[in-house]
Amino acid sequence: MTQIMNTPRLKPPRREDGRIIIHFDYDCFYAQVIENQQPALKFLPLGIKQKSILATCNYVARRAGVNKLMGISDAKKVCPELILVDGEDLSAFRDVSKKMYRLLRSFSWNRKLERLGLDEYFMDVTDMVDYNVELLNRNALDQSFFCLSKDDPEQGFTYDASSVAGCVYGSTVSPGQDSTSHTQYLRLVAASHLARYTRMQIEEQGYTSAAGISTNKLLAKLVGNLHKPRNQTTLLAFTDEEVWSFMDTHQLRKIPGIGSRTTSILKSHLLPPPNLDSNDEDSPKEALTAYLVRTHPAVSPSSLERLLFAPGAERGLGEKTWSLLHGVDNSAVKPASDVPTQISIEDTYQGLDEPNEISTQLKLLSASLLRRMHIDLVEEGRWIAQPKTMRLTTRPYRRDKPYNWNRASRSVSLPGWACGLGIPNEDIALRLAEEVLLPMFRRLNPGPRGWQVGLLNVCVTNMIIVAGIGEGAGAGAGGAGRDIGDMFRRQEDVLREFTAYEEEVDDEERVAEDDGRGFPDEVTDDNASGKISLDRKEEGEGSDVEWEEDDHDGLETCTKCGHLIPSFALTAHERYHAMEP
Ligand code: DGT
Ligand code: MG
Repeated sequence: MTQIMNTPRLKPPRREDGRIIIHFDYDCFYAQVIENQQPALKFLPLGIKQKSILATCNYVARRAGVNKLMGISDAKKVCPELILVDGEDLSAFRDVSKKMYRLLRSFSWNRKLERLGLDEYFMDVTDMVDYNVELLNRNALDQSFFCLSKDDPEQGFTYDASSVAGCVYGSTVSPGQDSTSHTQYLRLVAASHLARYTRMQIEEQGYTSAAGISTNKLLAKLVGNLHKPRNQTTLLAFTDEEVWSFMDTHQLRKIPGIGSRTTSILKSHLLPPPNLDSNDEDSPKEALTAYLVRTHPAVSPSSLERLLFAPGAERGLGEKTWSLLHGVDNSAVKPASDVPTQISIEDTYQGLDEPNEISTQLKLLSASLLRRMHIDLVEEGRWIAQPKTMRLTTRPYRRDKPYNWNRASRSVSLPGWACGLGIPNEDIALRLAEEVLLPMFRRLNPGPRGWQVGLLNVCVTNMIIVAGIGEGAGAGAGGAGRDIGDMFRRQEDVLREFTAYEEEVDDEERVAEDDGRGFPDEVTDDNASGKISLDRKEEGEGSDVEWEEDDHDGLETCTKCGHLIPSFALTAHERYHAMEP
């Protein structure tokens, strides 16, 4: 699509291009893990099955017309020779993810390496790139050497700094030897070679990947999607206009950080009402691009703020959306950590109403959660970090309501005995369900019956690093003294826990059941609607991303008035009720 770059109506957000970020995304991740276990499968169409759909499929299958998240029966119709392997047990995927994370971390100088879900990583390579661009002999760019260690000048690789490694989006030539953009060009070129070198190292471990190279997380991720699998793309955009024109081509919903709520509000305000008689899939209803929103006369940061406002919604959403539309994303790549910021597990149901059923499900979830806590947080028989908070989230079952509809949660301190070692996990799980989760459930769902529960999510968070064992980063300040700033950061973390990130998630394909904290693990067919609905999921593999909105993050329902209140303000709110005449 060609677009004319008009002089902007409003002051565009300020673009920072001081950083260089690489985004890595493994190709058909679960399928590659299975292929490495059974190499003969590499050349056959392979699907990884979770309940009745494909969590993913390899590229042999994709070439035969099979897609990620297809129902098994449809996939078999399209490709009868498709081989199916069960992917319900995630341990192998987690193990590989951890191994790959450690490998990538070994390249990083500043340890700014953030994991998203199990197979995506952002790496801030600004320091490595700037160091190496300084070293360049501009008269012999084609014979350059990329130093991978400041201490050992021989550690590194030779490369041709006169051209980008891999694919390019944007201008393919340097913007001129003398311009300041030339240095920026050289930085991106150097980063593209580093990305390629790193990808090759990962390939030596048996895994192919795609990468995107740019100046922030948003742009790196989006540009990396352009050439998959086993490829990489560098965004060469040196002016605001070049960045906007890249962003403009994207559908709103494909932009990380712009969630389903924002998309549907903007669709209903900015697009003509859908023609109900038309079955045309390309009707304008589907086609809200960043360009349309960015250039719409009624759109400004303040109008977006007003439109997107909802009680409890993230403040500054208008400004943030405005920035994302312009390709501006100043969020930092979080420092590497072995400790996830939260661990949670959930299941969806078609309206649980029996106290016994609720109790059984809470026991099952509590047992799974405890297993995960031990896998992720216990090393060599010791806790590397201990969660301090436990949260229960519930939502009633309604087929036609958005995922977050009436979602409510409560948090309590996790009792110390939950982290007991040497006590059978089953006993702790049972006690957690009975003494912690069930009372929380009753507070969230007062009344003897009629809850029609559609979702139960059990989560532990507020990780405290056990001094001298775990690493810092995001998960808490370890043994460091607590100051008020730390307390607020924690509060922010709590409110951010439901942050969502839905890359390439098509509303219609993956259904709004994905709240995006990483990705859902299991899926079921929803026979009645013929759509796929996501079922139980776990997350917490460092997958929190701060650029996503969510509708009711960290909110709890007041049992008196039914209003959603931020968790930290609930006690004050309850006091207010107590003072009422
Ligand atoms: P790609 O990156 O397009 O080559 O393919 P994948 O399979 O790597 O897909 P990606 O990167 O979106 O997700 C990584 C893994 O996470 C994937 O292998 C399976 C799992 N996964 C992602 N999205 C979903 C989902 O919506 N449902 C389920 N059950 N699993 C998912
Ligand atoms: Mg992938």
